[in-house]
Amino acid sequence: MALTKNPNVLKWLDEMVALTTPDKIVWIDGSEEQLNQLKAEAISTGEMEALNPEKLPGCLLHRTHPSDVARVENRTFICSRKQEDAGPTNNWEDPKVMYEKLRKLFNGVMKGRTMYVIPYSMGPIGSPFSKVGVELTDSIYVVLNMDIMTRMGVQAFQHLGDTSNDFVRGLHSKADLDENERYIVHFPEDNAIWSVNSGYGGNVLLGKKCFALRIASYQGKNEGWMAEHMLILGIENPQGEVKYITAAFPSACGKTNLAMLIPPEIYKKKGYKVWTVGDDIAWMRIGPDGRLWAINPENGFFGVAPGTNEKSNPNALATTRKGTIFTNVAHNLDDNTVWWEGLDKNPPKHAVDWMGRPWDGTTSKEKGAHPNSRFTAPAINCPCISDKFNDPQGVPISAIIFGGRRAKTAPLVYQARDWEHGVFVGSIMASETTAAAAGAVGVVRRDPMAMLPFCGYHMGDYFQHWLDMGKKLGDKAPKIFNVNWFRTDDEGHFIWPGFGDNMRVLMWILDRCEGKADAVETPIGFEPKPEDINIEGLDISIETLKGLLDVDKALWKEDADAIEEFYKKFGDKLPKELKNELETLKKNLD
Ligand code: OXD
Ligand code: MN
Repeated sequence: MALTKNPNVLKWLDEMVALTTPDKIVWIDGSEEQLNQLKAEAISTGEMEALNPEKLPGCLLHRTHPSDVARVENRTFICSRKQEDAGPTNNWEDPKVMYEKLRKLFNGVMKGRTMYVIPYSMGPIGSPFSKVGVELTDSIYVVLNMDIMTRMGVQAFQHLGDTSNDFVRGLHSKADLDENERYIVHFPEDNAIWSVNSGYGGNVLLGKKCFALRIASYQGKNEGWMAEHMLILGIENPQGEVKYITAAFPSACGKTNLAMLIPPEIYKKKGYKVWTVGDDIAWMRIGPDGRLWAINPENGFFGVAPGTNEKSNPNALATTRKGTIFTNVAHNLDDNTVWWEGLDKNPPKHAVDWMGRPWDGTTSKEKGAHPNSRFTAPAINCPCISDKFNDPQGVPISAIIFGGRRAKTAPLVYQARDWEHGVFVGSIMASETTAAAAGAVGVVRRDPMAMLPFCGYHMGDYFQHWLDMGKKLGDKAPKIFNVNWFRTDDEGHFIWPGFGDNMRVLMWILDRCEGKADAVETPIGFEPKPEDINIEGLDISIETLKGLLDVDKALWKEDADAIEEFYKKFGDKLPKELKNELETLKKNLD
């Protein structure tokens, strides 16, 4: 029975059913009972495997096709009516042409299958930030993941109401997983996402990257808010006051680790605490007080498993110990649990690898888990989840941090001179590519605000939107910083310890926001005095810290040339403010 009377939903559903011709339609109400039935069905068909009920209660294991293990940026499209609205950094096709192509692929694709109708809310139900999506899919795996990652079920339809047309229409089919016909397509002007021939999370959990970043960034530009690829965390001081920061890093730079940071002993002793609001996406609006407020639109974490361990991220590990779906990790047959590279030093002897082949972790040279294997874990499991996680008003943001993986150029931390300069700092972000996206690993690429793969419109317009938001925020705007945890010495070793010790840098950042810390002006912005970063208890000297803060003018001059080249892409749409900032940088370096 239909779960909504909303005629906009029903009419669209009729069209999609006529196109895909499923044998059966199941409305997902989000009830425990229905979810249990679906889990049982997925287990009975072998789509999922139930894991050890004592050690990993309620956890499931799934493997995707070996050719379907990451987001596919070369098959991801933004189909705005005008090509220039998609911009030079997105794949584009005329929507008419693309719909026609996709209609052929979706034609009768669900014959013999069940269509699941998933209503979901991105953001807490009832929050002014929140938005509703409906995903139609032929995959139980998608339903079960969406249950963890979003507020899924009948409440989402209640939030939408009986007449609103403001919902994102998502259509997904695994089809036959043909990688040559795989498409992840966004139609921002139609509020629509069509995804076909993939079963991998980032391509098929349409609430996440597709809606909460690509479609939402476009909505945010039109409606005056921001959808950003950012974690949100709170730092509580011994007096119990909490200050919030957001941070943008390209994929796999340790966003989840930073979001769930464990304070070093020196801060713990004094009573400091860190609270996680989100690890991947922030939706931000100007609040009634004129400040910038953020929510995490998601309800769970879709984290990279390899490298997650008791030391790197105990909170993430704890989060995955119940009600979690593991994808493409190794299956330990001895006790029916999971394993991945970097979990511990005891790989299982009797195991199955991520491709489903028998695997002996004690002798095999091959990896047991895919480097981009994932956990989908409920946020409420997280030991350090913020008490504001479900707050419909979100949290007020004091600082925005950009960062990337740069071996030599960027110092440990610097502060932008003002908002405009901060937008420049975000626009020149760069990092080495990682396993989260298909393609070469280890190549340096520019990734403005970590949004290059996720901006649903022209990036020149996106920069302008940032500048416009800054004008509206005025002196209530968060302060903007850049960090780089990844400086290396001449042997290629990381100099900064990273992980929990990153809090030492965050503390300088918060002190700056409150006017409590000094800074020195450099050609690229404000830097801490080395003695203002607390290194008590660290095996690092003040000299090393000086090195970490060093600005190598020759390298920066090279970088400025590379930025100039990169900026050419945006043509007339590059805001003049950013051109001016680049000129200022060059002058400062001379
Ligand atoms: C992710 C990403 O979060 O690739 O999966 O950014
Ligand atoms: Mn991400």
